[in-house]
Formats: sequence, structure tokens, C-alpha cells
Amino acid sequence: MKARRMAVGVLIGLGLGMAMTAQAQTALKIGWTNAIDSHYGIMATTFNDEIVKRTDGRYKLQYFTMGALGGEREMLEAVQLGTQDMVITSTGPVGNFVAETRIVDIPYLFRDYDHARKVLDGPIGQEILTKFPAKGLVAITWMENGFRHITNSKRPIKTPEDVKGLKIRTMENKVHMDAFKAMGALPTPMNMNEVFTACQTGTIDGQENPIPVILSNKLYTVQKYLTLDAHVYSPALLIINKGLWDGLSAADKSAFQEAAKIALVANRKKVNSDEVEGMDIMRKEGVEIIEKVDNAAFQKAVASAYVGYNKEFGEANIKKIMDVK
Ligand code: EAX
Repeated sequence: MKARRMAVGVLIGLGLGMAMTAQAQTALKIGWTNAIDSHYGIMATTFNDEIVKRTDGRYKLQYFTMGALGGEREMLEAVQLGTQDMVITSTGPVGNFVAETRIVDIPYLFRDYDHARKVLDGPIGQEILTKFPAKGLVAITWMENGFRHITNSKRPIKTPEDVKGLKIRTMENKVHMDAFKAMGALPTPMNMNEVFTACQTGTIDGQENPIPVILSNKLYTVQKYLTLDAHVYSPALLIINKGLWDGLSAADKSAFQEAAKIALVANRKKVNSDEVEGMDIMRKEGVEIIEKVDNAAFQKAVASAYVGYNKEFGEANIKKIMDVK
């Protein structure tokens, strides 16, 4: 009798096991423009581990790194269309899809990381996220790309004067392009996939990006000078196709949101550690790093762009962000 009970038990267990594996496992196609071990990659892998755990393996991510699915604008279009499930992107091109995000790209808007994180995690940042569903996108969480600095191979940039006449690649982002125009540079919008070769061949003199992106795309091997001017804080976003999001159960939606919170901590930690460790890596590669810049002079150099920003976003709205303590 006992043996029979045992046998039945084993069969039930097997059946359950098969039911578990037979349960649909959905692999969500996600793309980004940096490496797997970058500040974006750690976001993706941490998010993946957490959703696998919290949905008993019913959901996992299928990674496409280094722009394999295209530049950020193209990936956003694909997620909007539903041919790609998710994207990790800087806010660079996002303003072309959700205009309300453009305000966070203004140069010298954020004092430091603490200020930027407080704004984005607080009511101002959360309010902007509510504008995404109307565009077929759901921004699960703000993330971090980091403070952007200028690299170039023409000359050490110590003052805004040194920027004049340089062909500087920018993202496809009018707010940034206006700032570089105001500085007298020649802003050249380009998707991230083309930047390394453009630096290598001299099609552009320079580009601007946070340290984690410069490291992850090895831009320091094709750029001679790095100026730590921190002209813009670059937020990033974890975005999912709206139809896919709407199809999740309430429990899975909160599983995704909890997973994103944990992944965000890892993402921000990686930004800060890259900024410390990255300096030595780049110096060893022979990059001349200009650490001390006259911030007031650079802010003055972009002042004329603020006329347009105040008009587009409202001076009071810009001040509201700047005043967050
Ligand atoms: O989001 O395009 C850029 O300069 C971005 O900073 C990069 O793709 C990471």
C-alpha cells in the first residue's frame, strides 16, 4: 500500500513539475546601447533576476546590447509599435515621443546626483511618467545615465572658448543641440551606434556622454581629451510596450515595479563606481583629463539657450526643479 502511495506521489510531483515547465515562459526582448556589464546592463540583469524570481519564471528578459536593435530613437519606435518589448534609453530622443520629458535635459538644471534623484523619484519626476501611456509606452521607472562631459581629439577644452567651432556629436535632442550652438560648437546629432567610428575617422571632433557610456563604448580609445564639465545630467528610463504592460496581471505589474526599484539601486551604484574607477582606466589609455573647469563660464556660455528653454517650459517650472532641496 505504502509503495503505491509513494508511486502516486511521484507521479503527481512529476505532473506538477511538467505543468510548471509547460507554463508559458515569456522572454521579453529588451535592447540598449551599452555593454552587458555597463550601468544599463546591471539594470537589465538585476531586473531580469527579480522578475524571474517574482513570477516563478513566467517572465524573463532576452538581452540585445550595444545597439544591436538600433539607436535609442529606433528602439523607442519599435517598442511603441510592439516589435520590441522593452528598451533602456537615455532621455535623449525620448522628447520626440513624450514632449514633457524634454525639460529634464536642460543644461545645469540639476546641482548633483542627489538633487537629480530627488526630483525624478519625487512628484515632479513621477508626474512626467504619467504622460507615457498616451504615447503607447509605459515608463516603469526613471533610471540614470549620469552627468555628461565633453570629449574631443582636437584640443584640451578648458573654457567655453575652446568649444567654439568644434563638431560635437549630440543626441537627437534639440535642448542639447541648442546648448552647444549657444557655446559656438557645431552640434551634430547622431545615433550612438555611429559615434565610435565617427570619432575614430575624425568625422566629428568630439562628443559628450557620461563616464559610464564613455567606458562602456571605449570612446576613450578614440578621444584624446576629456573635460569634466558636467554640463547636463542625463536621466534614463526603463520602458515597456503599453499593450504588453496592460496585459500583465495586477500581481505581475507590482512584481515588475518592485523588480525595477531593486534594479535602479544597482544602476545608480554602478554610475557612481564607474565615475571613480573610470578615471584611472582612461588616464592609463593616455587620455588627458581636464578636471577643473570654470562652471560659471560654461553656464554663462549657454545662457542664451535659456531664453528658448524659459519660453518652451516656463521659467517657473524650471525654477521649481532647481529649487528642490
Ligand atoms: O543612453 O546616445 C547617447 O549619447 C546616450 O547617452 C547613450 O546611448 C546611452
